[in-house]
Amino acid sequence: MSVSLTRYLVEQQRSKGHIPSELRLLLEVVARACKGISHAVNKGALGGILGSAGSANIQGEVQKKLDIIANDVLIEANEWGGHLAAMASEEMDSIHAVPNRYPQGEYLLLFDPLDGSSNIDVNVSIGTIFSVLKKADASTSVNEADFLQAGTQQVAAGYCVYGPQTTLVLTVGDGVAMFTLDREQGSFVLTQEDVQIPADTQEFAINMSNMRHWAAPVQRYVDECLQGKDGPRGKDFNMRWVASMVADVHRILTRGGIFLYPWDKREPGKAGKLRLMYEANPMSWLIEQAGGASSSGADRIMDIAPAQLHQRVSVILGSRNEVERVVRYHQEAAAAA
Ligand code: P6P
Repeated sequence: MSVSLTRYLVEQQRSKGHIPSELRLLLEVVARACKGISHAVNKGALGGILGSAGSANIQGEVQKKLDIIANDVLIEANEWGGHLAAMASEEMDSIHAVPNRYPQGEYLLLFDPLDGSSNIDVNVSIGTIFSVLKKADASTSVNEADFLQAGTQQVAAGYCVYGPQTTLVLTVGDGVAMFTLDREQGSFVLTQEDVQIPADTQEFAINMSNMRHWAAPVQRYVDECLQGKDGPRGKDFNMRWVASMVADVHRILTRGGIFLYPWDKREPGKAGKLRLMYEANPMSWLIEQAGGASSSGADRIMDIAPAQLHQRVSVILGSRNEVERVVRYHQEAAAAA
């Protein structure tokens, strides 16, 4: 008997108590929105929705038509339910408060509606990343400051990867579960729970073309991997880089590995490329819930106190022993300096 997402959430609430009905409604609405996004993505060129929208987001990045479609699907799906106070998105400069015509809830939903946009037009896996926080003070009207909470404050986090399968991956703090979309039934079915990442790995993921720009600890770590079994690591490594964080993280949750998008000296004032609130924090919680680790090199990512909604962060996450090695190299470099 297959277990649907709804049954899983109800039974988890019964046994663990971390999914009150408003949060269950939120997660089911997000899952339904991801089904709609998957349908749009799968149409590809047939839907006349590939290519750029002719606009740019706050990051100054060209928006793809599907970026905006995915954003609109998530906004429209979540406005009416009464479970949210507001939403924040990579594609929107400021927060989107639930319109007054709808009841306001206590949850805050943050998302990157379609991460990996550069892969849309070349038919490579992309995904939706989401994070859920609670508004600290229910009596005040919602504003951007309500969103500025550390990753440890998340009450739910997940992504939906649009690849050969459409798979929803979710945590509410009781481990990581994976649900595969059954297109005949139109529902997400539980296909794995208690996901565990091996503490060691022989596979690293980084954009090697940036090597000359990395800080010394990252160059040291990758160089040792490249030296293979004759070098200090005593084993050979494999490399993967999909350039779609959701796809790279999904591989790591499935078979281990380490993912790095570190600070580099091209723009020294920029902490990194990836965004803390709706990319690094949700992915970090999933990785930690699966026994892995996630660091900026200096700090545990989920401990970082956010200052801006769209702030960026250096990301090193995955198999615990490898992440701890990279962190140690950062500490040794700092001590030497
Ligand atoms: P690069 C996608 O644009 C993204 O934000 C992440 O999904 C991905 O890991 C990274 O950027 C890829 O960056 O510089 O390799 O294209």
